[in-house]
Amino acid sequence: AAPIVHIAAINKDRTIDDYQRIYNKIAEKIREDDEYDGYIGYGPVLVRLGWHSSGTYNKENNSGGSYGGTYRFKLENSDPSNNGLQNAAQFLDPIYKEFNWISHGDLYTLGAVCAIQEAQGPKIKWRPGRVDLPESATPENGRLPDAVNGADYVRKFYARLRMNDREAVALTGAHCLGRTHLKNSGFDGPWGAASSSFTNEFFINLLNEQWKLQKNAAGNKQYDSPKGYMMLETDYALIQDPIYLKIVKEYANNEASFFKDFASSFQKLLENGIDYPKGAPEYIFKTLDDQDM
Ligand code: HIF
Repeated sequence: AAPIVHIAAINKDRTIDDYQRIYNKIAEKIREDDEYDGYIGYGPVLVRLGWHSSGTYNKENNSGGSYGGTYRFKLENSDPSNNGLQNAAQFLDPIYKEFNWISHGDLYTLGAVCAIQEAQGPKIKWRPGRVDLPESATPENGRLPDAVNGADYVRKFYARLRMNDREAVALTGAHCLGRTHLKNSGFDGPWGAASSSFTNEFFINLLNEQWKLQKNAAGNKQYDSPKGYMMLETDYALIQDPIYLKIVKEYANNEASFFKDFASSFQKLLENGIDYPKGAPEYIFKTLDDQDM
């Protein structure tokens, strides 16, 4: 079958200012609703929504991905892999109502970019142009990753998303944000101390903590450290595989290198499968801090 084509629809009446306005609304609401999830706030769950709405991509036929905004359909949002993301979707509801000219795919991905930047992460280039597709475009369940796996699985999973080893390791640094929740995924605990700032702490902890593979209260295996941090088996795989390990060490020692690689890999993750016309605008949003807000 011919590959599916997703052409970015650029609305010439909209400028970066229109999208910066939405960015600012999301950023202000992250600040205001700060009590969510034991004062971690909504940033991490917004990042997870942006990535899960993109992570259904399959390079074999160009299906899935962020373009169609199909997370909004029951088939996709009820995938057990998406447990907990209804909190992010509800967070974005009033913003969608106010700016209903934006597509769902653009909103989900803009939410993730905003959350990373507001958590002091790198600036991530972002492009509009996703178009709401009908329910029939919703990918089947089961395309999102299963954390109970090793390096071979991780490598194969990220290859489906057109990611090489460096990109895979860089992306995984996003697990500095937020935590796992027994009631969502059957895993328990945060990856580190700074669950709402974007840093290279994930790599430092992966190398330096004393990890022990244990069964949690739900009976699932995870690596736990004496400080109360955790790693999924797919996270821990990054120090078991020699190629991944070298890159983990680099990012643990060089946060700037991590930030640079993360920014390009995350943009790629959010744009997989989309054809942008030549000269399509690429936006870099200002944080609230940049704007003295
Ligand atoms: Fe996650 N991830 N992720 N992840 N993830 C969880 C939570 C977050 C995987 C599993 C889990 C990425 C890749 C993978 C975030 C961001 C990214 C949870 C816990 C699991 C199980 C969910 C819960 O219980 O609430 C696996 C198997 C991945 C591929 C191998 C990305 C790179 C790291 C692509 C990525 O950006 C974020 C942020 C969270 C925290 C959510 C929260 O609510 O705090």
